[in-house]
Amino acid sequence: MSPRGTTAAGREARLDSRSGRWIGAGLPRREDRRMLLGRGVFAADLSRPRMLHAAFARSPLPAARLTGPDTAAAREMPGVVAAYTARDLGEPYLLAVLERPEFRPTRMPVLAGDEVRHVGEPIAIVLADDPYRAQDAAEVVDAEWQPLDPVASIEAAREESARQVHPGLQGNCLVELTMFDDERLPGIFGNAGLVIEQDFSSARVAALPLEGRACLAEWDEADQQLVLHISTQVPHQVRTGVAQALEIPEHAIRVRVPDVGGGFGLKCVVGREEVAVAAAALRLRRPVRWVEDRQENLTASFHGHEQRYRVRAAFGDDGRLLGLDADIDCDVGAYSAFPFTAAVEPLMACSELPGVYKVPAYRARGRAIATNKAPTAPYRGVSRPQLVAVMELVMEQAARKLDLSPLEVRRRNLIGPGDFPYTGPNAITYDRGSYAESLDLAEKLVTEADWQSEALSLQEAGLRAGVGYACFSERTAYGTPAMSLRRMGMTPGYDTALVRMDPSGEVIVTTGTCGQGQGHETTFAQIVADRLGVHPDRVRLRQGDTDLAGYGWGTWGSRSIVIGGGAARRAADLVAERLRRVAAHLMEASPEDVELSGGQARIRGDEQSAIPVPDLARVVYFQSHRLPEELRYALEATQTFDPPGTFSNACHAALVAVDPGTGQVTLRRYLVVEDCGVVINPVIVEGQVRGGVAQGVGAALLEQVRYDADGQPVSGTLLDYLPPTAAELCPVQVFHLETPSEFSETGAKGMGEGGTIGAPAAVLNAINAALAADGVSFCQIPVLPRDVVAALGTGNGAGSYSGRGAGRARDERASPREAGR
Ligand code: MCN
Repeated sequence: MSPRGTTAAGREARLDSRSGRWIGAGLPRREDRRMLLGRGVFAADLSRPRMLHAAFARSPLPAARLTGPDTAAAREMPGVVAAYTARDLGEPYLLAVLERPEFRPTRMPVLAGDEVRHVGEPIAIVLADDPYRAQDAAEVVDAEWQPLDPVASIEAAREESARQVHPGLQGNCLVELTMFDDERLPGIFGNAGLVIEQDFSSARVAALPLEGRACLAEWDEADQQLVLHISTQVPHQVRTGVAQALEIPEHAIRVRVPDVGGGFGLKCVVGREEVAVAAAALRLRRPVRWVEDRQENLTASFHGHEQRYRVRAAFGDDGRLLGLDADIDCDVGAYSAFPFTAAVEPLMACSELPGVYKVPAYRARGRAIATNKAPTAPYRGVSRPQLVAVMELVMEQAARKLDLSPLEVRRRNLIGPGDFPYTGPNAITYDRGSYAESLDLAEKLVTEADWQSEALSLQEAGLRAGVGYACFSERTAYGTPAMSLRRMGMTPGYDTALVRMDPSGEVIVTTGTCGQGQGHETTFAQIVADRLGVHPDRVRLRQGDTDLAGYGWGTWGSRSIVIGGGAARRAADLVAERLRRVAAHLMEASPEDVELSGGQARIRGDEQSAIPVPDLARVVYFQSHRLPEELRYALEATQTFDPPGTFSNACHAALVAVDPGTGQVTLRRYLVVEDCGVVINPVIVEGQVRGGVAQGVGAALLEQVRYDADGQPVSGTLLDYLPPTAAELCPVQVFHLETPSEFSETGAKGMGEGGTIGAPAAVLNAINAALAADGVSFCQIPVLPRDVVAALGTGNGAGSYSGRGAGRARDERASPREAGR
């Protein structure tokens, strides 16, 4: 492990000075120039002659039987070319499957036929020559509604008398899992010196990419193919989903992905609207475009994150964790999204709850509970923002009860350097990490920067102030060995890369990963450039085309750099080997003596011997007769990589100020010690961390998709939803530790979700530290100003506060240590 503090990375295209390689160099993102000059091409920028615009008629009710719907009036509207209902399209549906007996598969109709299950569910698609005319016509689609009792919350769904959102469910459970049951647990809890009970709840959130969902479908007569240009994270799964729903072979569909303005998990599932657009284009043999508006995005796409935890933790008197027992409910909305299923949140929560801590005995029960709300997708971090917050609250509570420092309790339980490779009670094997070291470094940096003095000055100014920490790991790059444990009908994991050098010596890398702003064009080029000894500008990345790439699993789960990058490195190594052999043949040397660097092949130690790489490429393609048969005709290789998975880790620290008068929480300082193994590009990693922290702070302090008790969404605009702006954030300092992964070709570990995972816990702990002397402790996100005011209003060191839901508890046992903080 080699620590290095990096806060400002170089901006020029220079090799990493430590290693002399492109890996590690802080190259500016290649894609930024295109984006900043407005030259990006997004789905909504695509236009075709004779193109039609799609709009959807949607359910105004959360739950109802449906008769009709009738599109006659819509079809009479000016500019309207066609309108289809479920029946017109042959009632297509998407079906996500988990091969577990506890799972209840449910169909998600592309258009609802006889029942709607959430407000915003599409019931008809209208096609017109103009998007506004299409929308106007969608408004007049008629239907007869027979309202049903809406099931609008986990509590309502679990009531004995509750209506079942789908026939055949019990307790509205789409899946109910008991995992890692350990018969020692009752004894452990019976004899434990301390038992902590910790509740936690998190609100429903929206992924909120800048660009909502969008697509353009067109029929290609020459190729006899439906070409679907779509803003997605998973092109191959879109192809599979559309092929299954429309009952056509996969080769008859080509999915192409233009620039994508963010996904954050929302676009790693297949949407109904896109399937309907594909079906309409197939029928009409005309291009059809659909661009989601913000209201649709907030109310009718996919949400995430609405969870309730009840966790019991047994500790010894020495502050060591002895056992953990968890009960986790996830409100997954009305349907299982394709292909991940509604089980993705409870499965992740149950599997990963122990996190960075050694837990000798563990049991978790997790449920995916259906409600009459929009379905959920694997939002960035998937359950880990919550489970990290829970575990960090548990550590804080245990410290309070045992009158120990919260960081000391963490240290006694962290998986330590001598424990790796560590297999937890959750049957997961963690690769080497720096859990204790990252906490040590974070504490050192906080102490050196004297955050405590700043907190004291804030307190003297009449505010409350506190520092919070969060230690966590981020499991990334799940290959099929890890994913197969989930037993999805479609098991993701591997990815394949083709590396091809053309006759001019330029390199094209094609993968099944599919970035949405992560800077893949830059980092994949860095990996491949090092292997081939060329400048990264000579390497181009092609993603997001199912006709070009072998079957791949797209970009989610922070998988791309380890899996796609690993496959690319393997393939580049084969191309490099061929280049060395070609050069050796031409220079009458041994391939082992040939090195590739600076865009040339040369015999080691002989500066005069250099042949430029493009010259080698030209010989292979244009003068192949000069080479033996096995070196002729092509410079390309295809390789697949399917690792067990990697674990990044990090420690976040936050200093917040709380205004007791307004309840406003202000972020004053934030730092992250990040360990994602070998850093391919520090500028990009730091950008990912900072963006993730912003998202996590949003979840901790502001963001909430709200429904009223009748299942009507009430946060349909950004003013209601309230994402953070720059004004709500503070600079985020990022420091790196590098513990290379032995499960990764490059030593890199994924890290694209970490910022989002750690921030809610760090902010929550900071708020609780700030309010400890008031005897107030929150165990929910978001913590809104009105919550703070309400808690302080009745708190004040006396009485008890019981506010909204199970998410808040007043702690009457604040220790002297905290009172002094
Ligand atoms: N990286 C690196 N060195 C490492 C690890 C990563 O330089 N040791 C770089 C990679 O090369 C890549 C980026 O960091 O350019 C993220 O890599 P990785 O961790 O492999 O994650 P993915 O590329 O697979 O991205 C997925 C992840 C997820 S799951 C969500 S959700 C998310 C995120 O990335 N959505 C995003 N970051 C996002 N960033 C933007 N701008 N938009 C989104 O929608």
